[in-house]
Amino acid sequence: MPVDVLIGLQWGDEGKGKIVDVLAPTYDVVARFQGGPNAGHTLHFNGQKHVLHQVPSGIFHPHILNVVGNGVVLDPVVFRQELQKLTDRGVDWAQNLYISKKAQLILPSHRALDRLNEDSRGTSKIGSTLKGIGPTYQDKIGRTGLRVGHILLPDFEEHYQKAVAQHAAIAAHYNKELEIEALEADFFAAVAFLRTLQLTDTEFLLNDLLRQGKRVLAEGAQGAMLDIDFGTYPYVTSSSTIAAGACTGLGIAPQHIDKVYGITKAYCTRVGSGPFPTELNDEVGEQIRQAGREFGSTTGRPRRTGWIDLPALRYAIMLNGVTELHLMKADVLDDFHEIQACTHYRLPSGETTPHLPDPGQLHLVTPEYLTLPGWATNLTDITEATAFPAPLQDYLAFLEKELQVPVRIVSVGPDRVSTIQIS
Ligand code: 2SA
Ligand code: MG
Repeated sequence: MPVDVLIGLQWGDEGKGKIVDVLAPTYDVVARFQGGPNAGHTLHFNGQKHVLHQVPSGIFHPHILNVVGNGVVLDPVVFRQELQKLTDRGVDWAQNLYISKKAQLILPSHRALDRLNEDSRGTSKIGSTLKGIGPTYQDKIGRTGLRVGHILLPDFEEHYQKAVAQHAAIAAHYNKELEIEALEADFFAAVAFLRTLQLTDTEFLLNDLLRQGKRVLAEGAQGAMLDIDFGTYPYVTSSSTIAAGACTGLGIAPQHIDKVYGITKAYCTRVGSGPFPTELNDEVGEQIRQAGREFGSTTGRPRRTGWIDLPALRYAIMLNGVTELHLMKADVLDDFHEIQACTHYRLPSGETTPHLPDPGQLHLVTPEYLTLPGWATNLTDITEATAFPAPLQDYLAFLEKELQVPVRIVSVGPDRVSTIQIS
């Protein structure tokens, strides 16, 4: 039975959490395969807003097993707070949540190093979420990281002290101290809590479930343009955010993968530094930010906003093997009489191209736009695709022609119910 993968095609915040929540009833398992508390997946239903960071977005469905895979970096303190919040809201997650013993642990010293790294970059800051993501993946690749499984060892505290000593040596290079003493009691309390959860080798669990014919949805975090290899390096996150990351981040072989859902907004946003060709530093950009409530769900930072970028989407679709597109936040453009889509880039040589050059060169391109009629209608109450206004139908046909992938879902409002499936 298949694994379907759900991926953000832009710079994150495409609305992945909402779609996982909508699709969840047709799956048995939802699994996170990369990232950690840098993610902010927002779900709206029954008049409530829920923001998830490390807990998979299937947690509100009692029949779904939620798996935090080996590719994830897990902050026990944030995780405990998140689960406490779910308990307070009456969500019974205890039996439905499994955590890989191979997931990496984020320590308070990783968070401290994230900040020191950023401070040392002067004007070329990554704009990280300061959650310790980069330093934790550094330790993983450097083979010095602590895994969730380490907390079950009798000498865990020694492993911890050794890691902190290494981190203190790095901090000393910056002539700084880690200053984590005040955070350690909380950390160890969260570790004790983590020990009481279902910690296992989730690659066996997932492959057993697949053998039993269960359906798995792999939930991506961040987006393809933030991928460690293919994103706008070095302004990227530290994990494989593309569909292939689901294999290494869960221990699932490639032949299990069936559908790849590519999630994009009807426009584009980015939070943090780095190139963003279609960025609007004007009142149109501000209008989109306000209408779309474009503020980081983890850090509250205002997101940069701009028009949809088709060369970047073509690249992301290629890398991920996207089989269907989900167009999010279409309603945010309700007030526009005209909308723009970047179809090509003009390169420094003067040539134009529909394709993305090396993402490292993205700061040198100038977007070329096509202006399309807006729908200038309130979409939020629409319940089926046949009721879409003609300019929206034309816009969807335009995207399908340009991107060569069918659009299967259009989101017309934040609520679970404002999700229109196109058959
Ligand atoms: P990090 O913290 O090392 O992963 O940061 C590296 C870059 O990756 C970006 N990044 C994100 N971009 C968009 N959304 C993310 N999640 C949160 C959200 C972010 C927030 O859902 O809103 O609340 O600010 C996310 N996580 C990482 C980050 O901005 C850096 O550019
Ligand atoms: Mg987000």
